[in-house]
Amino acid sequence: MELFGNGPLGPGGFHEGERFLGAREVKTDETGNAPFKMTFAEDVRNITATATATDADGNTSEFSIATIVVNCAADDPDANTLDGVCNTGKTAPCGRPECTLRAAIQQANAGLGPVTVEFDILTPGGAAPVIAPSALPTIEALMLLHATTQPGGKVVLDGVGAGTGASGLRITARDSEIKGFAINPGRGRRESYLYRDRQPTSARSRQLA
Ligand SMILES: [Ca+2]
Repeated sequence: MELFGNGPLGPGGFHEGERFLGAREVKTDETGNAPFKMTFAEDVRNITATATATDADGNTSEFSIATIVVNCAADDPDANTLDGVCNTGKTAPCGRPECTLRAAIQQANAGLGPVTVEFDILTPGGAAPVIAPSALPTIEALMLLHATTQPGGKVVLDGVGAGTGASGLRITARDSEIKGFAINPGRGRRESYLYRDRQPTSARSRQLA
């Protein structure tokens, strides 16, 4: 498997392989997954990474879809959606280049996706992070929003302070996938916070946990 770092999305919304980051031999399990760890010579925080896989016979896959890693529970917007990188331009309160859930959705929408969004938010004692955004942008790009990747396996999405009728995770992109969120919409608002108009009709959300 070879990993690459990338700048802005190319035509059609796919990243390719601008900078070679490293290679690793991995063995997949019966589901096709192969967890691994790698150390890189360059600072790879907040880059958009893609990968290719080559089998034992030398057959190489197409590039994987891009991955954005949310590293901050704040609600700041992306600083520049033309740069292909999820970055609010801030280093506080998370003490590193920030990528928030809001910025990740904005950047994915701007690049037309498809994007996998993973989570790596530091919390005291490893508790599940709580993201309490105002109304979030509609998810318009094919997005695999996997809060299960957060250490501890869960992200709390708290819509109590978002305001009456605010949209939470509202999807119009086909084949998007959301999992690993604990939704706290406040009293009686679970439905409205997830889908304000209850008509995510073009979405096919395979799993909503
Ligand atoms: Ca950006």
